[in-house]
Amino acid sequence: MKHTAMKLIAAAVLASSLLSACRPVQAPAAPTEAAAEIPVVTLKVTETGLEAPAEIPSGIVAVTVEGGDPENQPMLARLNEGVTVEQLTEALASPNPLAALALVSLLGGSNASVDGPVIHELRAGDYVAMLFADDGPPQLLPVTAGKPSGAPPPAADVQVSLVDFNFMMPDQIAAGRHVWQIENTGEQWHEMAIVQLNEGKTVEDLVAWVNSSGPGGPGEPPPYAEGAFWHPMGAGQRAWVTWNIPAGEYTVICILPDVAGDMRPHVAHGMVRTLVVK
Ligand SMILES: [Cu+2]
Repeated sequence: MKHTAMKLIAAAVLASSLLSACRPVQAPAAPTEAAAEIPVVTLKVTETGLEAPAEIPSGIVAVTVEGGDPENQPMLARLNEGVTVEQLTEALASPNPLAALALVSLLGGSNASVDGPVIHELRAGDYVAMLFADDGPPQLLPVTAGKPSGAPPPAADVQVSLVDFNFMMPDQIAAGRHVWQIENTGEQWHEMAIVQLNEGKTVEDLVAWVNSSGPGGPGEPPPYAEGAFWHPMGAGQRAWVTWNIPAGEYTVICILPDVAGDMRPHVAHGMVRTLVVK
């Protein structure tokens, strides 16, 4: 299949956005003072396509998105050492679905209804801004992270470590607005969907729905309501997001394929747990 690699990444991104589109988190509040000191990098989608600054600071940086389809937002990824945008473009068009993923480290990110900007810790070096299309190749723009911003990391009150294959995080948090620190201390990519399973539905129902009907596909509506969603994030990345998740009992799950192993979704290796918000 010609665009398998692109489809794999696009599917992951689409799954993210559709999982997150199901129910927005509560309305955004004003950004915190700490966030205001942090430089903001804006990825813009206009009628002519994606626009991104060629030079950005490294270190603690906020990344925001303006315009475009809320269900298909542009994203920033780090190019692995020595990899060029041209190589990534070729890999995305190659028949090997893992070729493109092996060249980049995804930074994670949140849905458009996030409460405040998403903040990343960017190592200096080469990045790429990407906007995927339903048909045709994605638009890729080179971005270089240079001098450190000097901004301090945000103070987080919920800490999550994504590991192979689990979520190291609290079992329970208070309802309301929290700054979450999310880092991938594992060796492969992870995501974090925080969902409320519908009455009588199980994690197996969720996985079956993703595999059959799937996000965006025809057929059954999802067997869950969305609480929050963290997009696929590569090993070694760290970021902060402000979420205001309503009280309830949630299932936290990662359904990305085990690309270094058997290609089964991470949930099949145990990457699922319960979170109580009260
Ligand atoms: Cu995972």
